Amino acid sequence: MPHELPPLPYDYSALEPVIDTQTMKLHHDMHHGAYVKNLNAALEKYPNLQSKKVEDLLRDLDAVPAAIRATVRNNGGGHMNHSMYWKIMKPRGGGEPAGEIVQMIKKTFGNFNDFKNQFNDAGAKLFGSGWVWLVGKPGGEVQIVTTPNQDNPISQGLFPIMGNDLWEHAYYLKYNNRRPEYLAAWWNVVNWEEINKRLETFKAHLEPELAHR
Ligand code: MN3
Repeated sequence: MPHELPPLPYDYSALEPVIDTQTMKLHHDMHHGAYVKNLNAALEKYPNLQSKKVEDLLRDLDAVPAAIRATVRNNGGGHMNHSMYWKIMKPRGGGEPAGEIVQMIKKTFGNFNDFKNQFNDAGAKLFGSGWVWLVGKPGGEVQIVTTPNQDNPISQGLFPIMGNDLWEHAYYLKYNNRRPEYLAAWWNVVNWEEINKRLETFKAHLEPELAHR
């Protein structure tokens, strides 16, 4: 199988009380597990695509055969999105961000609270299922965007620095229909070290490109 479900980097119960154990179990094993299984099934007849990283498939969906394009978009997106999601959370996380991300937030949003409010607001307003993101743009700026379903910003040429899952499966058992409550609580498990690493990756990819302009 070319793609594998990555293990959770902590126990199912580690993000309590922000995210309950049963949600974590179902979300990781069943939902993420199904995205991986469906992605592998779609690639079965296309051995030349099996060695490609999921981000490379999603970066150029037009290069994916039409017969499996929607499946790769949805399930490859689901795989990539959740692989990030588990890592940008951690037990006893949260607090004020540190490191490079602070400068980015200040420059773009003024201060952390305004950033958080705009991110939560965008997440609360997205109709249906999807994700809210802080993305890096080709010019080096950052921006809050939302995507529907399991679309990853990489398909639009944007780099996903951090994102929160707005599907009901991410919060419904504990928060029911109160998505804004989940969005507000989520900041208590955010892993800023990992997000800073992702920001570094964005910048590392960016600088060679900018140097050629
Ligand atoms: Mn999910």
